[in-house]
Amino acid sequence: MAEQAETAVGNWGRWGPEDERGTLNLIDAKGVAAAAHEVRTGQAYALGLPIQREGAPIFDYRGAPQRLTLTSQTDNMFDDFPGGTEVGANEDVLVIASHSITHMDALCHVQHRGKFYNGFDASTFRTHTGAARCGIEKIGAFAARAVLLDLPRFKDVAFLEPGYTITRADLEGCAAAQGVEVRAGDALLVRTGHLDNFRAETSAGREVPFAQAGLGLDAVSFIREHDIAAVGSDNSAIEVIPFDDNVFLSVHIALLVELGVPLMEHLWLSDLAAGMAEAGTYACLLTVTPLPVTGATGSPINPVAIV
Ligand code: UVW
Repeated sequence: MAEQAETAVGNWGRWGPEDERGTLNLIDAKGVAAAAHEVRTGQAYALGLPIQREGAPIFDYRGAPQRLTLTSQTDNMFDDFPGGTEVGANEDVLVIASHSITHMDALCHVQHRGKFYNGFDASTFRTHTGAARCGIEKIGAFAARAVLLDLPRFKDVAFLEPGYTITRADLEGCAAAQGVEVRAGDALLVRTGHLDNFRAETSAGREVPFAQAGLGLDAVSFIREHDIAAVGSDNSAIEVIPFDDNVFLSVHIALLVELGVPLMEHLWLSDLAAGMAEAGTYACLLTVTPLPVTGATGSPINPVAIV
């Protein structure tokens, strides 16, 4: 049995004491079928960034992803097989931090005061075995109606200023200006323009500021009241950096731990935003499949949005 908190916290207990999927429970088959009706042009947008060393937005301690060659045709290691001298086989080994590049945070990624989402004890995460509770494999694959809120376009800027705190009023104003309804069970995609600025600054050889625009605690009420199933953004941590309220990962605590909302970070949203503006819609069908790594705190993802 999950250890429950003595006092009600966010969505703890809402889907039962053993639940490890949080707000993804808000997505049902009927909702996915309805989401398919949002597709207008049939254009698919992959939201994952290239997995490569160069130009990757990473925190230093995670290191850049590495593609290492395991075998190449020059090794001649298959020569003994029938016809092997005429065939070459190339294979890679991938080395990547689970929270590197475009990725999803599992509900065990962050604990607060010794508890994960739904009151599971933080001690259920062990060094070698990883997460016994709320690991990324519990997420599974999902599809949902997704709404993109393109804040730079709404505010008529190329990107939000580093450190800008996105408020509930920003999200409401942007949704109203775009004429899109946000519904229960939706995935919410918030574009800040951070990655566009990151690309421009790094390709010009300039330092990218540590500060990033992102959601503040005030925006969490929008996500809670709309019963959003998952949140994604084009920045590193969904939330504003420096952290709101001057508390480390304050929005992660509110969304991952208290509400059980899985997060998707470093999504490439700019092509999707342009395509949606052209198609005249800000709702689409989104599919997401984290790698089912047992006990992992997160996984690289390459979500597909179909407009
Ligand atoms: C942190 O912000 C620590 O992790 P992530 O970017 O994976 O949410």
